[in-house]
Amino acid sequence: MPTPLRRDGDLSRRTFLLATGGLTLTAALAACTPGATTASPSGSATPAPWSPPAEPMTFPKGYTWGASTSAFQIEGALTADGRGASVWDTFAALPGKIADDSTGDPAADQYHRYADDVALMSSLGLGAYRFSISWSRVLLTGAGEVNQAGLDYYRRLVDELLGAGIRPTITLFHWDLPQALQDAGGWASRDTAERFADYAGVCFEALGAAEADWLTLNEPKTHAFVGHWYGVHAPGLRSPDTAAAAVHHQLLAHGLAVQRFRDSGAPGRIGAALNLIPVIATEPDYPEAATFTDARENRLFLDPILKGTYPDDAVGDQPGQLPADPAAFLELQQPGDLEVISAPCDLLAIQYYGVTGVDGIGNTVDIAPTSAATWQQIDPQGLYDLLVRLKDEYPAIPLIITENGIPDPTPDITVDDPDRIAFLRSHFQQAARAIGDGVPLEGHYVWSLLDNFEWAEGYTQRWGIVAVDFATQERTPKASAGFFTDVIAANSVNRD
Ligand code: GCO
Repeated sequence: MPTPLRRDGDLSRRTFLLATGGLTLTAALAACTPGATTASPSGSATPAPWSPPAEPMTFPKGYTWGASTSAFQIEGALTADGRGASVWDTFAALPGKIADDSTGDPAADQYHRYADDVALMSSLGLGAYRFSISWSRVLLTGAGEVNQAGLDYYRRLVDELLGAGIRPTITLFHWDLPQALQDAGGWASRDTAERFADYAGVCFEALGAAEADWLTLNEPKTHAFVGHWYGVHAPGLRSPDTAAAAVHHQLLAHGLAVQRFRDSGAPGRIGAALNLIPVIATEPDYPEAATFTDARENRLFLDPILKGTYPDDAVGDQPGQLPADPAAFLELQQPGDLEVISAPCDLLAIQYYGVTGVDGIGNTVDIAPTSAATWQQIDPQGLYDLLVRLKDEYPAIPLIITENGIPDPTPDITVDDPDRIAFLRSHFQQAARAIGDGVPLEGHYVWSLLDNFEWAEGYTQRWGIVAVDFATQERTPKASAGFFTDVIAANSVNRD
């Protein structure tokens, strides 16, 4: 009989993705070597004979090369121009919640340094920059009167980007809910979805004239599960039922914002950013827990947005499921909600960090080497498998990869980062391979442009291709930034 899915120590950043960390960095690099053994997302381990060709793999003309960040992780300036508090301000101030007891100040101080940062992006050759808008800069309490000074910051940033020929990719919600809305119930409350649509409308009106890509939500799964079930992220709740409500209400918010976008007549494109993960059954004779985990991690988000249905196996008391009350989850859903949630999008943004194994009773199993973020099991071919799965199992939609990266091995400032170069190279190769096999992939953004505030890890994990000295705010491009610049210039990736 199945046993409960979650181990006591499983309070990791990504729901169940606690890795035991038994593999070495050398092994991690080996996993970046094309031809490493991997497994298909359908659940069975298979050898992967593919290896990259000797000649460079070229990307389609107009392929978008970008880098991503988010407001709370890089802006700093938490009280500038009257900014209101967000759940992350509140959470980070609680003792013991952040690894190094840090806060979002100063982060990378991009609020004051955006013009220099855009110049830096230009020097790297970036075609696009993904950032998020801080809701509580624009609407201090999440609703009501617009804080013009806060909104103007994003106008200036967008203008600077457009002036430099860099396409803005604008995320509306990257986990920093205004604290006032949390106090009123947060994502447990349906009303928050309506407030989000209003906020989105304000942003479309102010910035919608720009040729931009818009992303409604960043990783609704991580925010729902890690923030509302595991209590490791803001708002720090530990209730599977609240997590289920946060799933539905975020998805509803997404759909309502897409409708507002259409109504606004903005010329850009819109979609959601989902973190997806191939789930591999490590005991093929007992695949159910892996199937349930796939439902919880992937289909619970993909199906409603792309097909207008919820999978019937994602929520419940079986190992691998979100252990909320299925009847209560159903009750949240009002007639017409799924139609709203599946409002046609222009693109799907994918965030890919790796794969996971799941055993017969729902435990996470390391099947690939991990990075310094122990939840991250590195498997470049998993990206290919994921992209092909999306093409085969979902209605056709343009895809972009809006996050993909690894942290440096230590918390120290690092500029020589061969692991990141190997990681990026191998993932670019798998992306090119997928395009060659008919996947409509249109762009690839690295996570992240800059070292930044890595949520519960504070400043102890550095994910940037550009190093930041948080004491002086000096920026130093890492070796991987040079590698990326070469890839962008050639619009191709070499075998090695
Ligand atoms: C996420 C977020 C980023 C993280 C990144 C590295 O994917 O969780 O979008 O904010 O910093 O993923 O963990």
